[in-house]
Amino acid sequence: MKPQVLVSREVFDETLALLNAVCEVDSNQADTRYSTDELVARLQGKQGAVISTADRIDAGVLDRCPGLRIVSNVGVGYNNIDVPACTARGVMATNTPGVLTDSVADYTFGLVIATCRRMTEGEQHLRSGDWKGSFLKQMLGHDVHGATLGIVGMGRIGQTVARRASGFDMKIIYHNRNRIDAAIEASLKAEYRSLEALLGEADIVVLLTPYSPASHHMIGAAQLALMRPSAVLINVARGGIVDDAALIGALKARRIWAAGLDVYENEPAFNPGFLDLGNVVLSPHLASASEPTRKAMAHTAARNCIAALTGGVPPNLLNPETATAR
Ligand code: 8YV
Repeated sequence: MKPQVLVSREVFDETLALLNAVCEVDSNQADTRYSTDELVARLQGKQGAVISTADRIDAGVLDRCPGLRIVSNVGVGYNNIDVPACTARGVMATNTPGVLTDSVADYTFGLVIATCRRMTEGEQHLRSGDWKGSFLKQMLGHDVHGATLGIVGMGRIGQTVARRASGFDMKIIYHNRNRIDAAIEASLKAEYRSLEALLGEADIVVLLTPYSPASHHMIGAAQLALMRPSAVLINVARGGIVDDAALIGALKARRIWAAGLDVYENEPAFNPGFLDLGNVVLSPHLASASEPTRKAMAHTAARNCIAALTGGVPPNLLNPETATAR
């Protein structure tokens, strides 16, 4: 009998074809968001779950789905999965690193430029019908080229953003839990700073660190107060890393100049205070959303799931203990 797999959200036909070749697939092609109870109900009798980063898999869910052997996230960030709880129950957990790095780095730069050069504000002005022609002091922004870029989280995506930044002649400073290899630092021309020093020095602060209890509200009122009044904050990492209420306060009071955001606390019910502000560029969690990248993410998740259910070791296994325990 083929292994049974739930795909919790809509995926591409090619992704389904990959899975259907080996598994019996129940896919939520209607793309409705399951509540926890609905997710648990659909997971009954399933050995595999291909899930979205919006689905929470914790000890409670795992205990109600005793047949589950693999939880395969369509996404690189996996703060929606309690990995130790999976490990304790012998359930494999996987994510999709690598395939989205370049697209997220591209998008990060898009947000940097849009925010510094007030692109969405300009578009709104034009669409409103208020544009009276071009004049010298109209909607003045900040230059991206030559600015000091502070990257918080120097993993794959952070390093790729740093490579993009060198094309803009930017000075690159970074903060990371662990200082990166000296040779990589040198090749990126990136200088290490404490978080506090980075916040005080950077013209543009880009957050690319994973979310965990340790990074919860890593940027709150105290950290925003360290930033320059002319500085820009960009978050493409995860909601919860920034205290959104504190950020709204800082933007309103012009304690920092502007922000560009792709992620929010409590997505998709983000803080409506952002909507009253002109100095913030908002996008709905789109950083990885190019067609080739989203396909690569879905296919990678499918392959991780198939490997686990056919006796292999998934390429992106987050808890290798579960493979050795088999
Ligand atoms: C999404 C992301 O998961 O990979 C991640 O961690 O946050 C995104 O790429 C995306 O929302 C997929 O649905």
